[in-house]
Amino acid sequence: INQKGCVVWITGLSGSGKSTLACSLSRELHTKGKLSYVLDGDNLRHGLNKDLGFKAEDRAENIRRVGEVAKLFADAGLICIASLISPYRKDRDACRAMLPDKNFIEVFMNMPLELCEARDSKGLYKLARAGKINGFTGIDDPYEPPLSCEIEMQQKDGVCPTPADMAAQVVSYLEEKGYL
Ligand code: GGZ
Repeated sequence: INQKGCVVWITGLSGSGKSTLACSLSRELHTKGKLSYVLDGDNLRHGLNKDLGFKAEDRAENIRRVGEVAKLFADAGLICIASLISPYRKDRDACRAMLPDKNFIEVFMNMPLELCEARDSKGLYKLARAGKINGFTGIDDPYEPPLSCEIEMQQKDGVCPTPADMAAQVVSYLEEKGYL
């Protein structure tokens, strides 16, 4: 085995495509014969983090735990893909600080709220707008965009890149930096 581990940390609003990118990237890495593992915020909240809610301290603890686990995977030589809203800059930066230099690759899903809300695959935005969920990120809870991230995903001429395009963008970055 000759693989340098790292953490690909995907941040962005609910519905911005984090989990879809994580899944697409993981498949792409698999076809290249590279080991990866996806840590998804929503999934981990059913197990490891089931004691946590959505107030700022709970989100901070959620992100801290996932950061620690991601670090273990990266230490083991895997490409660990973490997909969490991770709305607070200081929480993401704390995860970055846990890892040796450059081994934290922050991917910002910079999609407009209107797009995420229009997708509303789980109907959560609708509930948030109706006041049935409080503290929903982007509606009545903050999202702090990265000031400097390694990779940014954006619409071009009003068109969203496909998951495959986005995965390819991350793969090129990983190749360029010697992780693949
Ligand atoms: C944001 C919420 C909330 C609130 C439930 N705010 O799109 P989803 O549904 O499937 O993924 C979201 C998930 C967010 O979990 P994370 O662990 O990624 O969040 S954080 O990094 O902020 O700790 C969303 C659902 O949980 N969800 N209530 N109030 N998202």
